[in-house]
Amino acid sequence: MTAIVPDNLYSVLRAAFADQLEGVFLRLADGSVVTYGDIDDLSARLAAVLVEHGVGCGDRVVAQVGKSPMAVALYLGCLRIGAVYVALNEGYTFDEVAYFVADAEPRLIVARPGVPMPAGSTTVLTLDDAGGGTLADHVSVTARRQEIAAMGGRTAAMLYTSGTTGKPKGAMLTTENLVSNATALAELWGFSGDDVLLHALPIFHVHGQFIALHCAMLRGCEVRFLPRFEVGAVRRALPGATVMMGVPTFYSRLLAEPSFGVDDCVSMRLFISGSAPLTESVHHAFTARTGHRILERYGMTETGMITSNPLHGERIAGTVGYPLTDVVIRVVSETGDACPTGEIGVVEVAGPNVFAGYWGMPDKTAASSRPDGFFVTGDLGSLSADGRLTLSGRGTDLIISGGLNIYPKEIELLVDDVPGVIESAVIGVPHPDLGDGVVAVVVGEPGHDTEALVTAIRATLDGHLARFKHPKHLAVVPDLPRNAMGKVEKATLRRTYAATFTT
Ligand code: MCA
Ligand code: AMP
Repeated sequence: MTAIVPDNLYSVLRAAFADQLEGVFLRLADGSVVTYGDIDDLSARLAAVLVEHGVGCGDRVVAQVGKSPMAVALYLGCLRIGAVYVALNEGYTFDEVAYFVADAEPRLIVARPGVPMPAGSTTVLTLDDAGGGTLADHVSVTARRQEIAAMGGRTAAMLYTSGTTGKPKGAMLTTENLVSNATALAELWGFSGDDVLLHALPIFHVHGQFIALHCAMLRGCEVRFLPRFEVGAVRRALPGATVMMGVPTFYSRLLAEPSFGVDDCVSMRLFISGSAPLTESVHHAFTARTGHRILERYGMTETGMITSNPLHGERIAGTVGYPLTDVVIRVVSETGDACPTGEIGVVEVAGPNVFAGYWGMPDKTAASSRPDGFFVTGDLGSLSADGRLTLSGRGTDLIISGGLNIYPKEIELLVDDVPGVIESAVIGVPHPDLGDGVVAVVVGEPGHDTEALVTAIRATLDGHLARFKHPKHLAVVPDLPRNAMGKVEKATLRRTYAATFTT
C-alpha cells in the first residue's frame, strides 16, 4: 500500500494539537505561557505578513534570529503557506550569512535588529529575542489570519550542512521527511499529552527545531522553552518536567555540578542524547548519579533521526540502537559490499526520512547516494547480529564540538591566507566539556614572530568565522607530519595534541 503523503506539515501538526488549543505549548523562563491556541493564531497572522511581503509557496525565508515564541511562530507561518524556512546559526558572521543568502535567494530575511545583513535588494524584517521588531509591527497591524494553504511546498525547510570540502549545502527537507520522523519518534519515545519537554537546545538545527518541537506538537504537550542551555536555569526547570533532549555537553555539564542528582530528576521519565557521541563514562556516571539511563539516538541533517536506543529494552552505552520505523540501514565496505556482522564500514540509510537533495546542487545530491537510493552518511559503524548500530567515528575529519559541526577545511583556508603562514592543519581532540575541541597547528614562514602570527590569525578569524568554530588552541610548529604521499597525517597530529584540553 502506498503511504499517503500529507501536503502541509502545519496542517498535520495542527490536527494533532487541535483538541489542546487551551493547553500550554511554550512555558518561558519568566513563567509566561503561549498556548497552542496562541501559536495557532500568531502563526496565522505571521503567514499573512509573509504573504503581504510577497512570499509564496516554495519561496525561501532566511531567519537568523534568537530563540523566542515569535521565532517558532515564524517557522510555523512559513509552513502554513508552503514557504521554505531556512534557519541560520545565530553565531554566523556577515561573511558566512552572505554565502547562505546568495545561495538560498530568499524572498525575505528575518534578522536581529542592528545586525547588518548582506541582503542586497531582499526585504529584511527584524525580530529581537523578546519578540519585538518590524516583523512584530507588521503582525500587530495585520488583523486578518492567513489560513493554511491547500498545498504545502514539497520542501518544508532547508538547513545548511557542509562536507569536508566545498561550500555548505542546503539540505531540502520535505513534509514527508519531517512528518515520518516525528511520528516515529513520538511513538518510539512514548510521548503523551502529559509530557513536559525541557527544551534548552537552539532552534536552528534539526535537533531543537524539528525533533523536539514536532514531538511535542504531535502530542499537544507542554514545552519548557529556555533561551539556551545554562545549568542553573535547567535545574530550576527540571522539577515537573518529564523529558529532556540534549547534546552530550548538556549531560557532562549537569554532572560537573556536585549537587546534581536524584532530587533534580524526580519527575523525569526520559533523558535523550544525540548530535555527537555520548561517552560511556558520561552515560554511566549519569546513571550512577540519577538512576536514569540516557537514551542515545543518532541522526543527521539530511536524514533526521536514523536510529535510537529503545524506550523499553536495553539502552547500551556506546551504541545508537536500532533503525526507526520504515528506516533501513546497512553498513558497507569500501567496495560497496555489505559488511559482515561486527565489521566496521560506512553507514548508509534509506527511508522516508532521507532528504530530497541539496538545493541547486544535483551533482552533490547524486554523489551522496547509491544507485539504489541509499544515502551515504559518511559515518563509520558496525551492526550487531540483531541489527543494533555502534558508531566508531567518521570517514572524514569532521569535528563535533558541543553538538555543532565544524569543518577543518573552512578554518584551514582562512588561516593559510594569513601573511606569514605557510600552511595549517586543523584537528579535533578530546575536550572534557565539548566532546571535541578545535586545535589549529600552523607552520609559519622562516623568521616569523610567533606571537604576532597568532594575533594575526585570531584577528583574521574574528571577522570571518562564527566564534564557536575558532580554535581553542593554536600551535605554531616548524613542520607538519606527512605520509609517503606527502599528505598531512592528521591522525598523528591528533595523537600529539590528544591531551591539550584534558590535562
Ligand atoms: C558556544 N561556543 C562554542 C560552542 N557553543 N564553542 C565550541 N563549540 C560549541 N558548541 C563558544 C561561543 O562561541 C563563545 O565563544 C563561548 O563558547 C561561550 O558561548 P555561549 O553561547 O555562552 O556557549 P554555551 O552557552 O556554553 O554553549 C555551549 C552549548 C551550545 C550549550 C554546548 O553550543 C549548544 O547548545 N549546543 C547544541 C548544538 C545543537 O543543537 N546541535 C544539534 C545539531 P567566545 O567566548 O570565544 O566568544 S546536529 C543535529 O541537529 C543532528 C541532526 C542531530 O543528530 O541532532
Ligand atoms: P549534522 O550534519 O549537524 O546533522 O551532524 C550529523 C552528524 O552528527 C552525524 O553524521 C554523526 O557524525 C553525528 N552524530 C549525530 N548523533 C550522533 C550520536 N548519537 N553519536 C555519534 N555521532 C552522532
